[in-house]
Amino acid sequence: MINRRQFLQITGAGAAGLLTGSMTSLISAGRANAAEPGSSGFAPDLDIDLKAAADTIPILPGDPTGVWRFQGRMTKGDRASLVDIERSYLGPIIRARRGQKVRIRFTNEIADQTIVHWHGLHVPADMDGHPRLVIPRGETYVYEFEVRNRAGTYWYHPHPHGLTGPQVYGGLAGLFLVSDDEEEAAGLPSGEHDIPLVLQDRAFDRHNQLVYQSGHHMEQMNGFLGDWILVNGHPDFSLPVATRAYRLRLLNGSNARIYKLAWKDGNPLTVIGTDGGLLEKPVQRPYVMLGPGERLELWADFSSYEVGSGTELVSLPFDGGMLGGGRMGRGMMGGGGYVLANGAGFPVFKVKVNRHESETSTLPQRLSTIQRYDPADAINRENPKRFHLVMRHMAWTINGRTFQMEQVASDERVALNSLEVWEFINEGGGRGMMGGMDMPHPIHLHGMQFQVLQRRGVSHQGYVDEGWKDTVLLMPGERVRLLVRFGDYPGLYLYHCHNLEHEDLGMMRNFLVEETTSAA
Ligand SMILES: [Cu+2]
Repeated sequence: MINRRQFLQITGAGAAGLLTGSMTSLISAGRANAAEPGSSGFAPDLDIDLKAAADTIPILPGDPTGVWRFQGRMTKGDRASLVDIERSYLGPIIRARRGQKVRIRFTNEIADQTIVHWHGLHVPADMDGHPRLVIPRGETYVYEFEVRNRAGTYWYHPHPHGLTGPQVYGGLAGLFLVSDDEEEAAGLPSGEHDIPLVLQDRAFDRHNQLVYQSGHHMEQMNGFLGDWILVNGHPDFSLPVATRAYRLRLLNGSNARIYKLAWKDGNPLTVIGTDGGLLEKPVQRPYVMLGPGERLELWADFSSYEVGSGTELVSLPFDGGMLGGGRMGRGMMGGGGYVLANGAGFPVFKVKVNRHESETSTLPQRLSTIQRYDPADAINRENPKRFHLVMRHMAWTINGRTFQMEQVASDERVALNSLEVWEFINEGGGRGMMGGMDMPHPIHLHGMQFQVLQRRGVSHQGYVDEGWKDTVLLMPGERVRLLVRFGDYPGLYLYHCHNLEHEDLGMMRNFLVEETTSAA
């Protein structure tokens, strides 16, 4: 199966050649987006040079793997604000405090055009990494923004139209962690006891090189699924811990894989945070469904474990709704199939208790304050904007539409600072010739954190909707209503499916935040 796919040409002509859309590399006369940094009077607390470049790194035993990698360098600010993950292709962890001003000079050194999106951050439209802002190789885009988000686990990744899937897959992703006073007051485990865990899946050829899709339409329609589960870029990941409590920050950085996360020993997950930071109080779940782009923060207390024992975080089996029927993917229409289908069960990482620590921290019952939106304040409470996630003409669409770079439909215009109800509906288009036509879709809104108002059609216990979200998973048959305030910044933003192959195929649209004096 794997030999039907093509190698990801990391050092060659780039990812564009792999895609069916025949998007070509734009190595043309460039343009700079901004005047000389500093000329605007922006005085950054953190000043970072960030580049995307080809590199090689050992992942599996044997040959090193060609990857693309974000590499960063602090030019101003606390050195602890930029932290490399050891021996990983992942980009450096950027750590900022709420209220800090950040400048990031991003230089593209890969063959294809690209741009960086700060997933979950509330930034001005021209700082958000919209695909219209792509830069070719050799160019630099200067980001300048103030960190206005609450403390939380955010991340960054490329966002060029049609190429996000292969670029993220090639290694371009990193965490952006925000801290603030409220989080500090909660007294959660910190330092080495606050552990980020990025979950991704990859496929390798015999020479340890990454393989991506063949460009076959059915593979794109399902989204890429690898048979190796990597944590922070490492296979067979094992987390050494002491007999104490930890804060575990999980990011699903996979292109298309959904995780149904649970402890192998049957203990419930204690959830303390979601996409937009800490919950008001901890909640327990038997398992949590984590779609691509979503984050989950866990309180994990190993104080009752014996040194030498351990546990495992696993992904439980579920109906992953893959096209072509078969859970093992054998029935796919010539597309190759997957060794590890979406919905297959597998271990994610092992926890090994290797030392005793007498520290006993207790789980805070109060984590943060979340100001609830009042649905009565929404300008369209009785008339939600409805977005149907449907397949049309063998393409995934939102209300039958696919992405057009600058296009905005009338129901995609919103007034600055207004609160709206948006409803996403994943009830599919019935049954087609390929069997089930329904698939999960993780929906992401750029620039805004939102609240989940209501869900319908949900037949599992795997969602954590108590906190702020920027990405919301819809399994087949489900619908969700969101309360979104389009605050502070006018301009063009995106909403899209975060299955990156769906996104690259056009399951993405603009929304326009308009300044208007008549806003309610
Ligand atoms: Cu999708």
